[in-house]
Amino acid sequence: MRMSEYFLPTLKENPSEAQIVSHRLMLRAGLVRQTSAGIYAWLPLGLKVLRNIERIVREEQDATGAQEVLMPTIQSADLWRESGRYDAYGPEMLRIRDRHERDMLFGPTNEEMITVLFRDGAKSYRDLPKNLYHIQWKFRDEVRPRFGVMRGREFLMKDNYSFDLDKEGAIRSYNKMFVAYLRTFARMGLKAIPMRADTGPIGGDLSHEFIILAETGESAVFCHKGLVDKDILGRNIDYGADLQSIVNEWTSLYAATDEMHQADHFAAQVPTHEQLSARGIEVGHIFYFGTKYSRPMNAVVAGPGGEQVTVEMGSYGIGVSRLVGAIIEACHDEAGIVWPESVAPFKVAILNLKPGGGVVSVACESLYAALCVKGVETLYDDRDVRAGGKFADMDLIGTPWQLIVGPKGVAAGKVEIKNRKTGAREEVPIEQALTRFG
Ligand code: 5CA
Repeated sequence: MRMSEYFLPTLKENPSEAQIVSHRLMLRAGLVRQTSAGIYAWLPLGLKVLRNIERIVREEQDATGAQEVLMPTIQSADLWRESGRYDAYGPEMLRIRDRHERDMLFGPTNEEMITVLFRDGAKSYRDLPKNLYHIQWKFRDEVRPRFGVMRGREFLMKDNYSFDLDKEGAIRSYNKMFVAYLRTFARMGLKAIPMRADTGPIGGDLSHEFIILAETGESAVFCHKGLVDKDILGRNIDYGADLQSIVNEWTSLYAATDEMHQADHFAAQVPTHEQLSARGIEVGHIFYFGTKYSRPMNAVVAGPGGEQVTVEMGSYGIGVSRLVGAIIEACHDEAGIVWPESVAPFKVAILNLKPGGGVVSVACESLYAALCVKGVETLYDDRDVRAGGKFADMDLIGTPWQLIVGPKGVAAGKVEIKNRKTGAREEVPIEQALTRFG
């Protein structure tokens, strides 16, 4: 992408409405714009990041055997009357009436809808287990939408729902999601810690929130320090095997959110120097709730002996749009965003320090063309702007690698490579710059 052609409205000043760094940087780097309270439009750069996050979520879900579906945003109130949640959900639900005076709503979550889809499509124990997911916009009329996309009213969620014949199967499904979530967040460069959590309006008695530590986090959290650096990506995961031992490894160390925290247990289980009391951002939440929805909604299958079995369910959420803010909270410095490569909107940036058609532009054009051929996502700053402005903009946008191309370097056949994260700079021959990427 050529920056001269890109729709990238960056801001020089800090927007006054933004209280936390990720919100400020998302506005300043031109990722999003607010269109109404808690509702955001995604601009080209922000959308690229959102799509990268979705891709990682999909790959990790698919690896577990979960299958993607797409359910609508608008739901019928009758569905929610069946489960008994229509009245219970309260003012967070956006209720709508259509032209025929039918009660509709903008979905805040999909337990009811998926239970009906499953009920109508599965008849026998042979149809189990199943795990269905979708990535869809949700609406919750939050009292206090704040911190940008972190607590929005409209937000993008990956939610999935597992169906099993018995509790043992349901726990297996829960464990698969537990491990898939560890992998998903680690691939995004995040250290997400699973913590025992309250189940709120979703219900059930087993639940973990996945929390990344950040001073601006909305929840107070308490955990054993040993959880912060545990690694999952180095492990070979077989989703067909029993994952309980991996789950136990993570859950045997104390970790709880504010609502579940028990100060006496914390003190007894964790030596003082290993105790971590911090604030965190909830990026995912998983629930096992048994037959809470399947019983009232009559989601039953025929068991092996012909008997009717009410299916056991769980649901699993990831805040896809929240993650854009959460990643920035975890990955930034004074100059701007420092994207982990896996989610970066562009991997490489080319900064042309002398645009206007001379030898520097010729060198940049050939670098740009070669990177495009290799399929490396490249943002080429070909604008007629002074060098200082280009450096500042590119640091703000946070591309992991910058190729800085100026007259002196080109005369010597060289370009400078800058690593955005470490700030390390290196002069290399132009051909060598190319072999680094792709
Ligand atoms: N049905 C269940 C699991 S699919 C569910 O809705 N869980 S949830 O309420 O915990 O939401 C799942 C995830 O969505 C949360 O972990 C959080 O990351 C994200 N989320 C929830 N509310 C908001 C919001 N107002 N703005 C942005 N993200 C949100």
